[in-house]
Amino acid sequence: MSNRSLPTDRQLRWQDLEFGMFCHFGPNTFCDQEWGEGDDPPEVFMPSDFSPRQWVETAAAAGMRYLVFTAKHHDGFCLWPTETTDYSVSSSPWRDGRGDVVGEVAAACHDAGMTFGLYCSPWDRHEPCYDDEAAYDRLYASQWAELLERYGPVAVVWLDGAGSKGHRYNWGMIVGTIREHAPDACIFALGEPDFRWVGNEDGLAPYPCWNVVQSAEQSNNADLLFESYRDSFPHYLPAECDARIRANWFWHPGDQHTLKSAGRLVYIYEHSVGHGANLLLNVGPDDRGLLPEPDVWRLLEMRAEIERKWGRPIATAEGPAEELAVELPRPQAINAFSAMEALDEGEAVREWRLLARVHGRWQGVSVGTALGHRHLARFATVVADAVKLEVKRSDGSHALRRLEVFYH
Ligand code: FUL
Repeated sequence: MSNRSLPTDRQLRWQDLEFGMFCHFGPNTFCDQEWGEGDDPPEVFMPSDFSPRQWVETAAAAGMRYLVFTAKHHDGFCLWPTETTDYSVSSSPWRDGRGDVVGEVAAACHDAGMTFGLYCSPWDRHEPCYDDEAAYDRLYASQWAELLERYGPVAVVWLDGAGSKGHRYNWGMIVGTIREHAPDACIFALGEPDFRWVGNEDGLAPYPCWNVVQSAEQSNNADLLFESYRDSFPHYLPAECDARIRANWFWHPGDQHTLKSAGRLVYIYEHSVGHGANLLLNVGPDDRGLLPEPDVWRLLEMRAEIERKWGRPIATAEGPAEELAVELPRPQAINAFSAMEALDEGEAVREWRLLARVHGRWQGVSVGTALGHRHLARFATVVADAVKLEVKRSDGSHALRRLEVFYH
């Protein structure tokens, strides 16, 4: 028996999502800023053509399987009609104070079968009781209770560490509230996380990017963990890469020139999803409340290129199995593969190699350490009629989930 750290069902479900859209939207969108100080008047929030269905359609067309929305950013402005503060959409003239941004984003996701997640910033630059830790904990937990009760199912709870250094939160209470209202939600980074921050905002995971980590250093601020949780390492804690399609999280009128190229976005995908992490790519809705057309086109270009490279395998082998092999219908050129480890019993593979049969002889074409949730890699072109993936070293027994072979 190995004493491996095991994933929970909700972690496995979250890992299968692989690729999601992050949407930062709020007063900052209308003020050409990233970090509002919490004093922008609610009147600034006035989208002319708010339509989250367009966001969700775009996300689905781009191959994304989840969407995480900023219900409250650091400025403290709540995009739902909350009872916890009057600094919210209810005080804005938008829809005569009867609008509910979070409600419409949630409905658009639920109707389209898009997994839905929420970001609600712990750091709050508006809330007068923020420095009274016990009072703020109660208010913050109530905000999560409202969000999770009204807009569920919520599969991701995104807890951002920015701005909170030195502030103590009662994570036991806050996480208790979140788990009570959304037991299937995966929590990001703080309190008692289910998945961790990869450590940069460039969308790039290192290789190997192990699922089991020895400490929470890769969480964006280790002080912000629940006391008892700190003793639970090594721990199964997969990584998420968050990245921006433009230079900023929120939409700005003057940053269209920073839109990343499709080539760069595919590179990011291959170095996040392709290293076994999830990718949460931010696209900021503009002051109309729509994703800007150039960003939409760019996502579709990205998707087309990912499909071209990784969407049409020449051959596939399905596990679970200790070793996976494919026979090709005839000798043909191959130069890339996708492999997945079955992680239900934890991460076991420590070293693997890929072999191709060329003129009747097996030859090594690629080697590595982690396979994890997914490993995408290229190798020098060979003309082969069979391929097999072998595990050379593992922690106890292991199982491979899928092998796909490509030429591109
Ligand atoms: C950071 C924040 O400060 C940014 O504004 C953004 O929300 C990003 C996802 O996380 O920590």
